[in-house]
Amino acid sequence: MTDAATTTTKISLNKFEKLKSEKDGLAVKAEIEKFASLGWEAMDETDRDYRLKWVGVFFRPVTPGKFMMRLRLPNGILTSAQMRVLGEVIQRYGDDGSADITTRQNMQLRGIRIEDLPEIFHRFQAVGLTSVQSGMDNVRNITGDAVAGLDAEELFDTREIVQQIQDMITNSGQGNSEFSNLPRKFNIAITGGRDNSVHAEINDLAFVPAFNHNEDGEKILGFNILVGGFFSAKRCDAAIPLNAWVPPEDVVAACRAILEVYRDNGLRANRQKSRLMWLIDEWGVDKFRQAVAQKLVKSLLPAVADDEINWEKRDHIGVYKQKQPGLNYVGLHIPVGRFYAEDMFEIARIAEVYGSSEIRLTVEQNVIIPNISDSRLASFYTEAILQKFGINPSLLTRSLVSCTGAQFCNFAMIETKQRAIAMMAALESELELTRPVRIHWTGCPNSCGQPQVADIGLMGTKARKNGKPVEGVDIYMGGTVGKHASLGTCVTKGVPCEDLQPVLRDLLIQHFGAKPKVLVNS
Ligand code: SRM
Ligand code: SF4
Repeated sequence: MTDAATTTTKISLNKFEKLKSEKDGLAVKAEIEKFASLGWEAMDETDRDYRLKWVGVFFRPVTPGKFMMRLRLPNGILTSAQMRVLGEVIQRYGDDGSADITTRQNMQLRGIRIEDLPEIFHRFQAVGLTSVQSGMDNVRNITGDAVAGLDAEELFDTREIVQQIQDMITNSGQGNSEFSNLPRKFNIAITGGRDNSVHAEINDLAFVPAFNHNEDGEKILGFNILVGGFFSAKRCDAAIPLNAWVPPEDVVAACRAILEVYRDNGLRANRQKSRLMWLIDEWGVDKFRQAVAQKLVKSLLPAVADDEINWEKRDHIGVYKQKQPGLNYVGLHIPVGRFYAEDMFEIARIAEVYGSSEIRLTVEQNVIIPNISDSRLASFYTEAILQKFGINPSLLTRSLVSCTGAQFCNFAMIETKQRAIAMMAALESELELTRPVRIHWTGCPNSCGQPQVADIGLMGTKARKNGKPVEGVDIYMGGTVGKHASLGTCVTKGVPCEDLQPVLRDLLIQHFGAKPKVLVNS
């Protein structure tokens, strides 16, 4: 048990601290066979509903007995063989089986039966996949640039460092009890490109590229550190500067130091006040920085005044030249990130036939196939899967992001994904747009769909119409991304979903240059 877990016994324990102090979440790793033979109904409820999340298995009260599995895909990269295994896992569940690309460049699988877990974990292990520590009070999937190593203009290729951070935190995917009892969830992002592709500002810990000078006056690239960004139902905050700069070789150590300080000092009494920013509030950023610096062997350098984030954010949908001559990466639009087994097999196949078997995911819930040679592009364009997952989607659909919503999530106050797709189609049928508008849907104030980063964010809520409760949304606007990223705020509360289309229509006309389509009678 960690020091932190021991100290929690001295303060009044909330339900989650109590269950963690009774048994570390990672302990369930050794009990998977037992759970599989017991079945979900006979299992200990705390193991089933909470501790299984330490191995990435989520009980879904909306679909009891059909679990969700959340992977870890560092930097959002997987191989075609891994994608095929994920497809095969959900294929056996027929209509219950589906998968989603998440807003953290990751994948979640649906329909999972507890009796299949031993075999699923065995298959994951065989292809180097892990789902460990992907839920509850652990570090979530670590995001990096979706085009790392492909982008001619990138400053730093984030792939290896993201993998190293994940390996440090998870003991190379086997599970690491050093970091399995944080006060709360923890998000890490690292960007080496110029467009802040990872939404650095909404992570508990983010590294953004910045040049410093060494003793000889030579320019060296490293990272300014941002801390404390988060969304919760109670409070949302953009990350603030730690006033620290680290060279690439010290990033992993800096992550470890920050996690240790948070683990051992983060607030654990009130779960609504446990994210890193609450500790920084209580201590002040200087004291927090000092505590981090004390953990490091090298001294922590002050931040550099200007970071290198100076581009607008790209969505990577379409065909783009890579830095490797003659090669291209192609971004496919996956509507609201939803996949089925057959889609996954097709994505795996085209990655093998045209690319290098590599598949990448974006935080906008889309797919990138890298390493397609110029000579193979014409043939690639003829693939039938491009009819479903386009490379030139219409302008509203293109930037659509949605959280899971009521179909599978018991926190949800509204259905999101299918409603979002239908709403974009309806708006596109009545409006001419000249630019993409980033519309994000999220089913409740937990903000998994990041409505605060969107041009228009829609957050599920209970509304009233004619005196009756109905599904509704709070509308957020003003979120900006890329260079001057800033969080949007709520501009209208409680719009009934059934009345939303004309409201969005007006917003698109007033703020985003949309024009009503001129309907010609035939
Ligand atoms: Fe989230 C809880 C889904 C990204 C803030 N999130 C949940 C749960 C686990 C709740 C539950 O048990 O049902 C959702 C699972 C539903 C399901 O069946 O899919 C859930 N969150 C998601 C995903 C799948 C949304 C999506 O459709 O993409 C994303 C998974 C990311 C991943 O791969 O790990 C997801 N969640 C986020 C983000 C966005 C981000 O990380 O950029 C946020 C806001 C940023 C943040 O965390 O600061 C987010 N999720 C939350 C919160 C509020 C946290 C808080 O401090 O209060 C909860 C509730 C909680 O933790 O108590 C939550
Ligand atoms: Fe569920 Fe709410 Fe997160 Fe959507 S925002 S996935 S409804 S917890």
